[in-house]
Order: sequence, then C-alpha cells, then structure tokens
Amino acid sequence: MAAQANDPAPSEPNHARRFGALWLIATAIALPVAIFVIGPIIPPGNASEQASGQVTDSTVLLAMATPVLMLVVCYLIYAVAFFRQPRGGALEGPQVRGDARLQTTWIVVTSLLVLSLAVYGSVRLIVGNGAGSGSGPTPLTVPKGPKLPVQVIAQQWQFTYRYPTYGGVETPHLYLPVDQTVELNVTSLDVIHSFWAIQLGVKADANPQVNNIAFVKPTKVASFEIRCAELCGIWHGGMHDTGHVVTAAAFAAWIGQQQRTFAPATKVLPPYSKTYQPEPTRRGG
Ligand SMILES: [Cu+2]
Repeated sequence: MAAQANDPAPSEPNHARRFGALWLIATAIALPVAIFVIGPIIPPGNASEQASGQVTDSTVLLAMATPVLMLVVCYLIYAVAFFRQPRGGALEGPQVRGDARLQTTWIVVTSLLVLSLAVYGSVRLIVGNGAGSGSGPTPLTVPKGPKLPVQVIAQQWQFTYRYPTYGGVETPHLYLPVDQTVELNVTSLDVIHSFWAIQLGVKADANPQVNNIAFVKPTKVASFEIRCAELCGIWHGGMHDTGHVVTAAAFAAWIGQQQRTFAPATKVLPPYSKTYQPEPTRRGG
C-alpha cells in the first residue's frame, strides 16, 4: 500500500463530502418529521401537565437522536452502495489508525450530546417537581399553591384511595378534579407495587412503610388507565382500574356521595397516616 490512508486514489470521489451532503439532506428531511409528526403522538399524551412535559422531553430526545440515527443509517446505505468488493477478488483496504481530527470530533460531539441531555433531564425533573414520578417522602421541590392530598394504598391486589381532607374516606376508585394540583401519597400494605396512572404520566413505587409522593395536575376532563407496574403476586395482572378526571362540581358531588356510602367503613379504619402496619386480618378495600 503506497498511498496514505487519507489520500484517496485519483479515481475515487470525495466520499466524506458526498456522504456529508447525503447525511445533511436526510437529517433535514427526518428532523421535521420527528418533531412535528412523531412528537405529537408520543405517549402518554396531554391529560396532565406532567404528561405534556414528558411528551416534550421525549420529543427533545427524539430530535437529538435523529441526526445520530441518520448518520448510522446513511452510512450503512452508503457503504453498501459504494464500498463493495470489486468482482474477482477480495481486496484489503488501507489501514487507518489515529486520525486525530476524527477522534477529537467524535469525543467532543458525543460528550456534548450526553452531557447536555443529562443537564436537561435533571433540570426538567427538578423544575417539574418530579415530572410525575414518585419523589420519595421529602420531594426536592414542591409545586406552589393549594394541593389536594390523595393517598394511594396498594395492596394485593387492588389500589384504594384515601382522601384525608374529606374525613379520611377510603374509596375503591380514583376521581380527581380537573385543573387542581394533586399530591399523591403512594404507599403499600403488603408487598412492593407500583402505581401507574398511564395517561396522567404518573408512575410511583408503592412500598410498605414508605410514603412516596408524586404530584400531578390533570388538565382535561377524561378517563385514564390505572395499572400496577410491579410484579406483586399471582393476581398482579388483575390490578387495574379506570380513573376519572372530572369537573370541580362533579368531584364535590362524587366525594360527598363516597363519604356517605363509606361512613360505616370510615369509622373502623385506622386513623389517617402516611403509612400503615399490615394487619393479620386484611383491611377491606
Ligand atoms: Cu401490584
């Protein structure tokens, strides 16, 4: 091999320039598609501030990943098209080692991508008050203004909900008022579960003896799916329900009716607490 690695043979086109142009064109086409076509259909949708925030974050991730994806895909296509073995013999390519400019570019670009996303993710988590995730018993930041506390009590195999500001009534279904910040206090009576309100963008571990706080502000009247997201025993798969975001008036009517219906049960419940000791005889839901 007489030729240096960086000196293409006279008949070779400038592959770097051609490939660069191909990559730029592919990215220019793919990026708007990623942001404006795929972005709006990314789950979990826009049923709460937290859900909308997650869609924004996923769109940012997608936008950052698209040029990288295009680089890989375009290079694959380019290599298959132009770097084939010629007929009649297996040639060995020139040995390429130690291209300082390429290595520096590679390290700087990948470091910037990863570090900027790490900073972005951390800021979004802190500014978003946990962004719908369980933030433990003492969240780093708490949303301003009034909050409706709702306790989520996981147990084999259902979730029940306790409303401490409504006489500590415990209900088998979850209703939330629209446009009101809710403080979910998630705990468990037995094993490890996970409270997942899918369309609200909420997911929080439900551990016994732990009060795991997640904030959510529903922004539209709609139903949402609730599932347990942690394998918790033989009927784990049956641990699902439909929750409802309703108007303030409908919520007031519903909670009043729940208080009346469950008045006899409320009397014998243990007093409201951040966590409960599991009892030998199971608590009724
Ligand atoms: Cu469970």
